[in-house]
Amino acid sequence: MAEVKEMDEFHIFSSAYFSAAVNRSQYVKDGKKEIAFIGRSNVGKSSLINSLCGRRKLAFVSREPGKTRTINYYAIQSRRIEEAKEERQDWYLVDLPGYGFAKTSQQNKDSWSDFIGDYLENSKSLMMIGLLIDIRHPGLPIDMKAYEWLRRIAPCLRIIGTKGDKLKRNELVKNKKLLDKYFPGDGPAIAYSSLNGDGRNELLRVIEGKICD
Ligand SMILES: Nc1nc2c(ncn2[C@@H]2O[C@H](COP(=O)(O)OP(=O)(O)OP(=O)(O)O)[C@@H](O)[C@H]2O)c(=O)[nH]1
Ligand SMILES: [Mg+2]
Repeated sequence: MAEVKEMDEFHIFSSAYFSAAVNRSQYVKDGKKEIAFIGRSNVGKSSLINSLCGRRKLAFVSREPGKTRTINYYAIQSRRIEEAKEERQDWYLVDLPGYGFAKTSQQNKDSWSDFIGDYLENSKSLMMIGLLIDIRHPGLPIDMKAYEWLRRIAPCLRIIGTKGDKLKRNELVKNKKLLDKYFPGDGPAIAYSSLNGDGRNELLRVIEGKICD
């Protein structure tokens, strides 16, 4: 079989900040498909969006947890060559606010789940949620809680173990297995590193399956 050229494979060639939503009236409803990322504050959601898009400063990254407070939409254009024909796709990556921010009050926690729950219920074009979990700490109660809730309401759920570069190879393999055990998703967990790009191709293939008809 002929080798597929890199530029023929599904890839993102354009990404731009589109809008932010703080309530239902601001959700984007133009029918374009959405892929959303969720996870504990500081787990690396914004970094993953930057890494996927090959950008350094598209989504705002911070050492301080609780940076992303709104639902942020990024307009994405991707392309691939299928049977010598070019196909292009217009869709959104959605960066959701993190949970478990230590300084957050119970009232904020309730409004967080109401807000995200409302987004999930109202997003008819949402194809998949990527739940990000720090691969160094599989099985934290707060992630378990989010997982159980999302498992019930997400259209399709994939687990992404972040900051893989911080573990040695054998620990990475072991913790990836633990992610699959504690958080069974619609397909195996993906070990990711926004720092060195590990897992990026695997995640792009999964997204391709959701975005392309
Ligand atoms: N080593 C390493 N550090 C990472 C990785 N991904 C994110 N980080 C770091 O983790 C911190 C938080 O990253 P963000 O991408 O802002 O995390 P977030 O989940 O968007 O955080 P909130 O918006 O606060 O919910 C930053 O200091 C990043 O540089 C990774 O894959 N490897
Ligand atoms: Mg963020």
